[in-house]
Amino acid sequence: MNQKKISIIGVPMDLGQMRRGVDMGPSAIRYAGVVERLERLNLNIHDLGDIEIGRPGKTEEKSEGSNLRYLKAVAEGNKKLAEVVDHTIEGGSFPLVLGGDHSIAIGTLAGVAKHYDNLGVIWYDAHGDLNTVETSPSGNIHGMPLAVSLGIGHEDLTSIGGYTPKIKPENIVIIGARSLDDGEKELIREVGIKVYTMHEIDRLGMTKVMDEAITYLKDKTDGVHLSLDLDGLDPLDAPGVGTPVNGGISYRESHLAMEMLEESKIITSAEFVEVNPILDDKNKTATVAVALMGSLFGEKLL
Ligand code: EXY
Ligand code: MN
Ligand code: MN
Ligand code: MN
Repeated sequence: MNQKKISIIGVPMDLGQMRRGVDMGPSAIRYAGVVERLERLNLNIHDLGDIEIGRPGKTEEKSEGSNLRYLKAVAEGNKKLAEVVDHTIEGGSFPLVLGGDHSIAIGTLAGVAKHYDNLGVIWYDAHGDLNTVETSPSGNIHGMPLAVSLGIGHEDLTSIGGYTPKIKPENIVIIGARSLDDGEKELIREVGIKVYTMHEIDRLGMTKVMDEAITYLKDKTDGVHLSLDLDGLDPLDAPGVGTPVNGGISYRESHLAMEMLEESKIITSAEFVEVNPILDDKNKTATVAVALMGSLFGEKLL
């Protein structure tokens, strides 16, 4: 039998934001049983372990000529991740990346996008992650990976993988947004990114939102990456995240979204990010992440 191969890649990155502890996300997700859960679906799972992330001291926080925090170490870690993701796809395996903060999407997308002419992206997140050096209110790189992947941002980040841009604005769908900075709103309008904020999710319902998102991406893309930030969910369901925002997507709506993606067969790579076990309630958020992965890979209730 030709079993689907999935490679798990842990990225203990916490340098893209200020709350320590998110580097333990991959361990928390493994502890919550990701391998066992997916093996039950008769998938061929390889856990490749963790990418090595540097541990720079406070003095290395700001590099010369940039207000971005830990730019060098974030770029280095993402370069390594891009290589591993690239080789995973070359080897015929589906990359399932476990974060770590959302800055790791820079490396994941650098490794994925070269394999597609028209990669689609579903960005499941409370935030737009579309800040640039100029618009960022924080200097935190986890607020920038979607802009970087569009080719907008610091060159040390946009150049990762040796090509830029990785993705096109018309191939992106953001789902769950409810905390967008002014500069991000401007960029969304300027380049034309499709966004389903919480308003549209409330108004249309998740079924219609996912139907529309899938239809929007299906014909014009040759692969779709799911970048799922656990803070897209409501903090009541996923409390272990560094930048929680009230009024988010529910646990059940998220399962429905994953189930619809599974039925659509459009997803070709995925990452689950921002799980911070130190801020969590008895590993609840990692457990939610694993349950959502179950639905994404075909687990059924009956
Ligand atoms: N927009 C804010 C910033 O750029 O600092 C907050 C970003 C949070 C990003 C989180 C992970 O999705
Ligand atoms: Mn290669
Ligand atoms: Mn994010
Ligand atoms: Mn977020």
